Amino acid sequence: MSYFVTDYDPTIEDSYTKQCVIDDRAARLDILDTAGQEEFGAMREQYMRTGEGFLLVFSVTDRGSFEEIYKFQRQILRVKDRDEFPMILIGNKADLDHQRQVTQEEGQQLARQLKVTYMEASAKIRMNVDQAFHELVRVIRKFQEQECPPSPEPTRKEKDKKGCHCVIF
Ligand SMILES: Nc1nc2c(ncn2[C@@H]2O[C@H](COP(=O)(O)OP(=O)(O)OP(=O)(O)O)[C@@H](O)[C@H]2O)c(=O)[nH]1
Ligand SMILES: [Mg+2]
Repeated sequence: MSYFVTDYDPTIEDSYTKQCVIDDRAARLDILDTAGQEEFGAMREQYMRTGEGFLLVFSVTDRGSFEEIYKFQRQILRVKDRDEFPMILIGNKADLDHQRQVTQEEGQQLARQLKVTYMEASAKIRMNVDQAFHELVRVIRKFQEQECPPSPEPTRKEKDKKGCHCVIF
């Protein structure tokens, strides 16, 4: 999460673990970085089944990646068999403003339609990278507390230990 790779190297599947404190509570993030390219898409339903939250990442310089987001969100909701699920929409490469093919307003508009938060980010200048993960953890926590409201102390501690699993595209 903390270094920027300049070469394009298509992801098949990478995973990372990170411990951090978010809003005064410990979190363990199991992050699965998944393939954008269709030829590596075979495991898609499997990681959609296991993910507890999703960063839907497109590139603001690539209209095609933006147009695919809707389809991914539909597929996640279908696999989860739910009307909503923790997700954040991320417009990456916001540092390349002069190559933009998707405006901030269009990103916002899609986010409203998908009922998720929109953030613009840049892996290159490290803008909103940690913030995106933190925001997703907040959304996951809120969702899980609604699903199964915490009963007093011991259970809540157990829950923190369990950590959460994020999946990014
Ligand atoms: N300027 C700029 N370039 C970026 C940014 N993020 C990624 N890149 C570049 O874009 C290219 C693709 O980045 P990746 O992170 O490999 O893209 P990806 O979406 O993971 O691609 P797949 O693994 O095939 O799904 C690389 O050359 C990166 O250096 C960014 O925020 N700003
Ligand atoms: Mg990748």
